[in-house]
Amino acid sequence: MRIESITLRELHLPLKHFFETSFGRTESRRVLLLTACCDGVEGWAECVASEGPFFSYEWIETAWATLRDFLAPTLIGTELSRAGDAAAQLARVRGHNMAKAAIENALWDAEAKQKQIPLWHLLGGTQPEITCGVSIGIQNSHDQLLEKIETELAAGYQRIKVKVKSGWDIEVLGKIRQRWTDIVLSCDANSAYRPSDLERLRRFDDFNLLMIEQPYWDDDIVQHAKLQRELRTSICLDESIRSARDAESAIELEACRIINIKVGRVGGFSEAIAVHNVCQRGNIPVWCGGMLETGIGRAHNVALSTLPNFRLPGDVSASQRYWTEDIVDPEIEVSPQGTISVSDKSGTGYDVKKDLVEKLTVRKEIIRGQTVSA
Ligand code: OSB
Ligand code: MG
Repeated sequence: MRIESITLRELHLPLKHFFETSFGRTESRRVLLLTACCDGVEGWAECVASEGPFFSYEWIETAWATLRDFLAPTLIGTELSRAGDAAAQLARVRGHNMAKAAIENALWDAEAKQKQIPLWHLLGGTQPEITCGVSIGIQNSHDQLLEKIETELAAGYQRIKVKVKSGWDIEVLGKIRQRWTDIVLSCDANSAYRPSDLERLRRFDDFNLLMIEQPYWDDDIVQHAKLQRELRTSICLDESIRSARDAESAIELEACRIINIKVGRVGGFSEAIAVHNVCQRGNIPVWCGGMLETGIGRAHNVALSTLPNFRLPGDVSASQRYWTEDIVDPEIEVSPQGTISVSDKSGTGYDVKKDLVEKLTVRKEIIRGQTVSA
């Protein structure tokens, strides 16, 4: 496949309901979409960098600049035999995984369309149906949270994950468990705790949680290993796993028993598959994380979730939980059993609503051949 041009677009989309984690609240998304034009076929992807550098150092402006000035110029005009080969070309840029993933994933999308096969087959997926959970942010009140959980359970979701931080944790988990003794429940701290919180974290063992996600620093595996030895509850790492090598370290040190794979966080589908394979060999189940994506990123998460070691429900949920109108057709829908049946159409099986995308676009830049400066 020859990469002819790359288009970056920024869209503004208000969330139906704010999403709050231990690091802050998001009311509206600035979404970066990338289109790669290859031999006349368009591949689409979403860059999951957020509005600010809080989940990771990347945010929409660093991703845009890195894509425009370094990543896109590296690939434009080159010929690749497969999308997965892009990763090696992009490796000269250090970090900026979310920016890299946007470009690589658009190429996978284009390759699937060119070959007229479903993207999930191209990725090596084996599960035609995936299981879904929801991630529920910190709310204005405990009652508001309980109401949200009730709604999502009624919709059929198979696992409830709630965001926690000091002061929105023990009491909240207690109230949830009092009302629902045996739902599959987990929590996500997004690095809200420190080793000095150990006694508080021990109390999480009272709530029969499937896991506690990312209790400590994003850049630390050793401290998580120490914590895992102290807790009955399984630790799941999200922010700390940026590559297959990180996954190997975490498994070797027994820092977690579960890993969340976000394709953007690890730099694209080829590294996501590598993380998946390392975990499969280490008997560590994985699940697919989410980053408040539109249907474009969401469709890629659906495809990734079909790989065999995705053994736990992911944060891959319906478009209508986030958006008044999603930018793909059909929208991502979840069955009353909390599952998504994956399409057998070529590509993702979800078509981009180009007119709507154009209407929502506030910034656009088309990158054609140029040379990369050292
Ligand atoms: O840690 O999983 C996370 C959203 C933004 C940043 C980080 C996280 C999340 C979520 C949302 O939990 C998952 C979703 O897209 O529904
Ligand atoms: Mg997380």
